[in-house]
Amino acid sequence: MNGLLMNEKNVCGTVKERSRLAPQSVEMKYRDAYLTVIFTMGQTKEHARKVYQAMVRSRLLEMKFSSLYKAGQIVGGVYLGKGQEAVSASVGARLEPGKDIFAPLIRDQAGRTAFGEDMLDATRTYLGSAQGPMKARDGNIHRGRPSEGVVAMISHLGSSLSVVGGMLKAREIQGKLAGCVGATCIGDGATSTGSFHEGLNYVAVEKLPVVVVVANNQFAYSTPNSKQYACVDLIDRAQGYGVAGHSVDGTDMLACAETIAKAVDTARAGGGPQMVVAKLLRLGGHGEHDDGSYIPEEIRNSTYGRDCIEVGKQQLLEKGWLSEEELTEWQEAAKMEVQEAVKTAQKEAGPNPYNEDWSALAESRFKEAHT
Ligand SMILES: Cc1ncc(C[n+]2csc(CCOP(=O)(O)OP(=O)(O)O)c2C)c(N)n1
Ligand SMILES: [Mg+2]
Repeated sequence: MNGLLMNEKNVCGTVKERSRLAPQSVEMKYRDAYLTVIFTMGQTKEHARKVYQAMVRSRLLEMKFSSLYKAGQIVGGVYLGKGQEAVSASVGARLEPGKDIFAPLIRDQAGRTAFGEDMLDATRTYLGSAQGPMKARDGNIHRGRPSEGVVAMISHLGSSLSVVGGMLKAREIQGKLAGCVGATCIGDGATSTGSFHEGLNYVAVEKLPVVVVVANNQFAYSTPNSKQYACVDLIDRAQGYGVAGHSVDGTDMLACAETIAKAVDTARAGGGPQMVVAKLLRLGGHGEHDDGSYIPEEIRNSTYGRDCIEVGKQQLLEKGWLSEEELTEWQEAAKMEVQEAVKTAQKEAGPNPYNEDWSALAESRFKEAHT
């Protein structure tokens, strides 16, 4: 059997860890095994290619944002997902646009891209175009399209879990929940908030089809994991809430694609909430203003410092699922798309506060101040 299929370590932790499961979770172990038998794994060629293409497109788009920021053409913060694309894209690629709910965070351009977001949405937002999804009222990454299932990014760490849970509960009440999944991506720091714990408890008690994916990049700003949690591994939190847990190396693209696909498929099939913890490193600072110099060399040089784009490329080439020529075509097409998006957004006007629907107040204040 393909070594990437059915890795025991990816299901509810290791065998050793399973022996520590509470009675409620033992039931979950059998349910997990059962679901694993019935559902095909996400480890297919097409799925992996979809994940990787989104990673490539997202990386090129974000590199452009970084250079625009450094050239002073983007004001405010720029937050990138460099090094976290495999995790993020694996979530977006397994969800179904028009049906599922996705609540991304600051490092989820790859997930957004995989879920179908047009490059123009991000570009217009960063460049302050009034044609952007938030009409330029937001400077960077708090954009969303709720009617299309993309929750506008919430800065308050951990809150997206309750929002996704609430949206799914609303669908349940309306009798529209069948076959839907809601997923959110968060960081290790977010798992320390009260919102996260309340949200996880809520979705577990309500048995909602939620997938929460934690990108454990080992730092929240400059706060290391050692100051974040005292359990052995973040995935240990799952069993305390009666939630199925999966661990994965976040730099291993195929493992991410497989593990996250399984979590999404299991939630969709009625397996209850799933928590995935992907261990990795962000290959940069918290934002482009931060050089990340507090990350020790030994962590940078560990396997978690690998670039998932490079890992994914090797994996696909080795399996014969992608050729060098096709990859070059993908990259060239993405570069053109990025250029077009920037060209378009740069030509578009910024917001006019006196023409907006919230301008009544601004206008009266303006008149007050100038008459
Ligand atoms: C409740 C809350 N507390 C603090 C912050 C400020 N803040 C923004 S990002 C961040 C670090 C987030 O770390 P993590 O969740 O690990 O995500 P990462 O940036 O590492 O991807 C903090 C503390 C916030 N947005 N919300
Ligand atoms: Mg973090």
